[in-house]
Amino acid sequence: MFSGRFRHIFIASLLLLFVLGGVLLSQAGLKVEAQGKSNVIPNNFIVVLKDDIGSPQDVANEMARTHGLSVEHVYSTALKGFSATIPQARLDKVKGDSRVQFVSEDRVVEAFAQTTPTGISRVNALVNPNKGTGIGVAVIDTGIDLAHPDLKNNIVANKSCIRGAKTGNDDNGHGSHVAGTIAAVNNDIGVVGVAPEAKLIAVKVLNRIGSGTWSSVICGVDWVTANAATFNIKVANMSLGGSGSSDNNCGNTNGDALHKAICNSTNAGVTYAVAAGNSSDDASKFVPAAYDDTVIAVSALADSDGQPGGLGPATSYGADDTFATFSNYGSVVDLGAPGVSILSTWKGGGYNTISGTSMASPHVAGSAALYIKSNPGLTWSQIRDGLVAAAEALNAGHTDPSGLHPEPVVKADSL
Ligand SMILES: [Ca+2]
Ligand SMILES: [Ca+2]
Ligand SMILES: [Ca+2]
Repeated sequence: MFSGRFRHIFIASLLLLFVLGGVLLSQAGLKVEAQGKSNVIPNNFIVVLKDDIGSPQDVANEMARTHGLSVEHVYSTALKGFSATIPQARLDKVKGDSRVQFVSEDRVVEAFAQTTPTGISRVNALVNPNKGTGIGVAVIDTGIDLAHPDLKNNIVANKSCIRGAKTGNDDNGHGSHVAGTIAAVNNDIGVVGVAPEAKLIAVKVLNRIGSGTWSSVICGVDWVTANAATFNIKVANMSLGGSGSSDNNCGNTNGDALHKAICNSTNAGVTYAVAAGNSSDDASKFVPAAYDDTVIAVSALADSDGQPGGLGPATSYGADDTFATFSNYGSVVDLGAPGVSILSTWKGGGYNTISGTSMASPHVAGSAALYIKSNPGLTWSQIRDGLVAAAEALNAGHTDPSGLHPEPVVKADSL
């Protein structure tokens, strides 16, 4: 079926919904609360002394005796002063002291909390004590931001199949987003993945605009297969695709090299999770999703609240806990997973919220890592069947008004 020309492939995502309000992310690791009165700590103050005060410690001691203050910290370099609990009745006297420049209210500052993306909540990953520790997951995509503070500790190898790109570093963002859903680190920043202790392998097969060729994708599949033992690669995610079809014979009947490469990689012990595609069409017209004999194909669920039951607000792509209107469908689809307004990591140490079956597939890839961790030695089809058996059945937390999506929605809590 390959006619000799390169087939261009697309990233199966909708780069539509960029992160705007709601979640504020910063590299500093600290978030100073807004200046609302609710963040003020009652009776706690920072007393700033005039710059010519010689010994803030002496002043603090003297004022503590005089006014009944309880001094905590004394400052002498960045500013002259001290923090203290000050009785309300004494506050005006402290403020009026000739040595005092001004008095600040003390306020709450907190470590910038890691946000749990709704998709991670929806698949119930965090309650599972299994974190996929040490299972290698290859992200065959635009690369991964190798220096991302929420990813780098999990990245164990990288490879570029793109001319002009020396490493598997991500110059697009898409692959970093996929990687974060699989295995963003469970720390105090950013987001967390389905399998936060799995290991990531960055395989760059798409260029900076998210475009590639089958030949570059096969380069990635080939490298993953050759290095599977070295990096314990048990899972690969391919949130990409193009038009095509399957002979369900590993491409040997219709001469499909990509299909053959993936079958051989699967036989070498790598389980492939792939995006079904975003064309509101039958996924059997798109590869690799159509390869029913060798991949797990994933459709996109619209979930707005991280919970089952359809109680969240409607999304741009359908009601809460229904399948996204853009999602491909059909008999080759094996599982659904969250794929609308998914928050994850991005290039340049950033974060982004985007939609697509590209975002759904890594929820399944991460879940496969968990399942393989607790059930080593299974074949890819046993892994698929195990994920399907543990998944949420139709009408058991989601509905399908379209009638196109009988597939269950992945659940990670019991894997
Ligand atoms: Ca994190
Ligand atoms: Ca929901
Ligand atoms: Ca399938």
